[in-house]
Amino acid sequence: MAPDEHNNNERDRRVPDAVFPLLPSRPEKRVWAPSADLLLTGSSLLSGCAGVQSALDPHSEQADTLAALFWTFTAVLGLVWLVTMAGLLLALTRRRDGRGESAEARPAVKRPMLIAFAAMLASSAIVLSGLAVLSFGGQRTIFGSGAGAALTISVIGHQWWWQVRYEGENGFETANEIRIPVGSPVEIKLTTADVIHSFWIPSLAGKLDLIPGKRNELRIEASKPGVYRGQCAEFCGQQHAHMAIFVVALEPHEFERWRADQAAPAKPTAYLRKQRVFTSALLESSQ
Ligand SMILES: [Cu+2]
Repeated sequence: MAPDEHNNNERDRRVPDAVFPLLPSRPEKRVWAPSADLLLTGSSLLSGCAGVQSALDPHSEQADTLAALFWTFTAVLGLVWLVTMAGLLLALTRRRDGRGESAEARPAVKRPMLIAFAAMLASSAIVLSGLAVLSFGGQRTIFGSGAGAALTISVIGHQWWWQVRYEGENGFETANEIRIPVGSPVEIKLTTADVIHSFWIPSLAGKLDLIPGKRNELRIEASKPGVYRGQCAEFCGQQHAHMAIFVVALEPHEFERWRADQAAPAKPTAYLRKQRVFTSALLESSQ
């Protein structure tokens, strides 16, 4: 894929102009030339595994935990499926002629069947208990209190945009974009001004709903600089699909510079400057 084509695809993901230059450019790398069908199938399968919005391309401890849970569940349940299919195949190929005859009528079959049922019950209980323990362990990592947050940000959902308020002294607001320092825990307080929305930055954390009359809290911490796309994950009306948000993780010194700029009083725009010059000239000429 040519670099320009790649950039266009990134633009198609509705990356705002302010964020677009921050996206890393990827050099073209062509090692082999697979057929179009293979390429289409492969790209369809792998398209969700990387990029600015992927739970399988984690860049935080919480997202690492979720990705590890996903792969563990996939591996264990895939193995269960394979064993089940193998057992089914074995049963079908070794079926005896005595159709309709109950196991009780064949004492030689009864005991092995009981053992098989007991083994299936025990293995199901062990597998499900193991997965439940892993899942609860993951939740402790994701929702654990951890160290004190370096930054508190309120995110308010609207149809169909995100209001972002940096709390504390010299607070300020942005929209549809959150900038955070790399390596620092950030507390996100989630509320909504209208209907239910869901805040989801797949590469950084799991999703959490914004519910009318309630405040939910989520902690995110990016492990490396980058742009991470998020999406409202709860249908909230006609423009729901366009309700995206970007988290830009910056090096701490870059973040502090940006934060100071945002917190500073607004600078006069070119229009206001011209207007002031015009007014001064008018006053001088009238004196
Ligand atoms: Cu929505």
